[in-house]
Amino acid sequence: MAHPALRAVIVLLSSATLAAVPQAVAQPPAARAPIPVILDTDIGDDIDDTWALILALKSPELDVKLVVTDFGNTEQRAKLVARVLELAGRTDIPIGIGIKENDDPGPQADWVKGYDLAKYPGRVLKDGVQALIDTVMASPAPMTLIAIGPPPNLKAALEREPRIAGKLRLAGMYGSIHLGYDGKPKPEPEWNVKANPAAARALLAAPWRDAILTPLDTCGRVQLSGERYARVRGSSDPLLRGLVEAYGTWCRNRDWCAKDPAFVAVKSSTLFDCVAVYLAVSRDLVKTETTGVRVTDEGMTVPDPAARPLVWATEWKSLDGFEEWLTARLTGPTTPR
Ligand SMILES: [Ca+2]
Repeated sequence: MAHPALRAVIVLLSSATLAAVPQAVAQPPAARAPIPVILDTDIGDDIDDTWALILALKSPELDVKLVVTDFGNTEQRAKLVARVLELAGRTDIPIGIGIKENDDPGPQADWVKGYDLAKYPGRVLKDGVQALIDTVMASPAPMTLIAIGPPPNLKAALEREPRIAGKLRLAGMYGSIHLGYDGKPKPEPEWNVKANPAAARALLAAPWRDAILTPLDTCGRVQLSGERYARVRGSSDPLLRGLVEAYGTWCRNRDWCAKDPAFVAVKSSTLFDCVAVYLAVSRDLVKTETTGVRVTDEGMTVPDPAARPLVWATEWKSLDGFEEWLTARLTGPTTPR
C-alpha cells in the first residue's frame, strides 16, 4: 500500500488527469441520451439551412423530433424539407408547415420542381405552430429549439402557448453584436432580425430555459473551401449528392453566383445556420458573452442591460476546429431512425 502522502499525490494526479480530459472523450456522445430537438427553418432562401438540416441529421447527439418551416412561402419550404428527409431515409420525422405569408418559390424551387408534398411518406402537419406547441408540451424532457430563420412562427407559438418557453432551450442564429457581414468591424442589421423585427423581439425576450445565439460575429465567418469542401462535394452519400445539386440550383438563381459558376466548384457559401446546430451540441469552440439586447425597427440587436440576458457566441476559440468538425459530421453517417 502506498504511503498516505503518496496516496494523496496519486489522488491529486488522477483528478488533474481527469480534469484535463475533454468532456467529449470522458463521456462519449453515444453514452448519453440524444437531445430532442425541433428545427425551425426558412429553408429555401439562402442555402445554409439545407446544410444545417443535413448537419442536424448527421449529429448523433441530436434527435430531430420535428422540422417546422417558418417565414414566407412555408409550403414551398416544406417540400425542400421533405426531399431532404427522403434522401436521408428519415421520413419518420414529421414536418410542420408554418404560417404561410406569400407564394415566392425561392431560389431552390427547381430542386423540388414537381414534388408532391401529399406523397411524402411521413406526416405533414398543416398547422406547424400547433405542431411545435404539441411536440414541446408532450415531451417529458426539455427540448432544444434550433431556430435559423426569421421567426414569425415562434412569435405566434409563444403567444398561443407561453409555457413552451420554460420547456425549451434555444440555440439560434440571430443578430450582430460587434461584427457585421463578412467580418465588417461594426454591427449591422442581420437578416433573420431585419426580416421581421417584431418576431425577433418576441423571440429574444421570451423566458427560455436557456438561450444561446450565434450572431454574425461567429456564424458569418464560416465557409468551407479547399480540401474540406472537396470532401463534401466528392462524397457519394446520396444526401450530400442532393446537397451539392441543391447548391448548384441555388447558385444558378442568385445573380452574383450565376455570374461566377466556378464558385460552387471550390467553396461553400457562408454557412451561418450550421453554427446554431453546433450550439445545440456543444459550446466548446466558442467564446461567449452574456447580454440582453434591444431589437430596433431596422433590425439591429443593440446590447441593453435592461433587456433579458442571453448568451451570445461572439468569438471563435477555433474556427478551424469548427470547420473540421462540420466537415467530419457532414461526411459521416446519417443518424438512423
Ligand atoms: Ca436560415
